[in-house]
Formats: sequence, C-alpha cells, structure tokens
Amino acid sequence: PSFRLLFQQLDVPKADLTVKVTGKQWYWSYAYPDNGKFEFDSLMAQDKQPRLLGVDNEMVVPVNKVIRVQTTGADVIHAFAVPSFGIKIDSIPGRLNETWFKATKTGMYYGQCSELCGKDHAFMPIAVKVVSDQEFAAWLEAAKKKYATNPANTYASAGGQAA
Ligand SMILES: [Cu+2]
Repeated sequence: PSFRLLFQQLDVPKADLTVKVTGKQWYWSYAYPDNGKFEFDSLMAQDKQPRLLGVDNEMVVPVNKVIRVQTTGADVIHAFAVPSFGIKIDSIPGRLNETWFKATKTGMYYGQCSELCGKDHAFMPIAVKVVSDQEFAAWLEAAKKKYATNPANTYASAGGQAA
C-alpha cells in the first residue's frame, strides 16, 4: 500500500491554481501565470515572527483548492519543502518540477529550503498564507497592481544584494 501512495502523490490532479516557484541564492520568487503573470520576490524578514521563517511577501493561495507548484532553480539547486502539506521537491536549474497541495484550513504555513545551497541556505524560508476565496481575490487585485505594473520592484531586477 505504501508504494501505491508514493506513486499516487506524483499524480497531479487538475489544478485550480498554478504557482511557479523559483529558488534563488537566497530567496524565493513566486509567479502567478494564471493571473496576469505577475511575479514577486519573497525575502526573509528580520523583524517578523516566527524567527527565520517570516518573509516580506508571502505566497498567498486560496483554501480548499488544488494548488499546482511548478519549481525550478535560477542558480544552484534548492528544494521547496512545506512539512504541513507533505511536499518536498527539488528546484533544479534547467528543469521544471511539479508537485501539488490542497490546504484545508486557512492560516500560515512555513517551510525551508531543503538542499544545501550556499551561505544563506538557512535563511531563505517559505511562507504560505492560505486565505478564503474572497480574500484571495482581493489580494490578487492588489498584487497585480503592486507587482505587475512595476517589474523594477522585484529584488533581482533592482540589482539588490542578499541581506
Ligand atoms: Cu536554497
């Protein structure tokens, strides 16, 4: 039975939403190709709780929906892992890997990079905020304005240095 489960978890059901997750030294970028293709960076926030897990911009998804996660690496290999969702998948440069989850409760869920990737490997957390459909729609509208209209506000295009 365990082998059947292992096999089935690789079978991605029909997704309600796709988020493309790119691992970078040392932060994550999230793109929403279904929703105007905006993309933003998610950097560890020094002033947020929980320590080492809080970020400036969370990945936001609706509750009770199948979220397809497509992941890749921009520089070296990282790994996208969120224990509460039971997902862990390598983010490999030149390759698009796929996994999925469905959160059944709203709230914050955290994960960390799980492939040793250099100096700040321990400091590139994953923060996923699960919200209601209404909240998600409102967030989408705000996010489109905030991120899509000004690509220069992403961390990489601003030529920033890791903290
Ligand atoms: Cu990493």
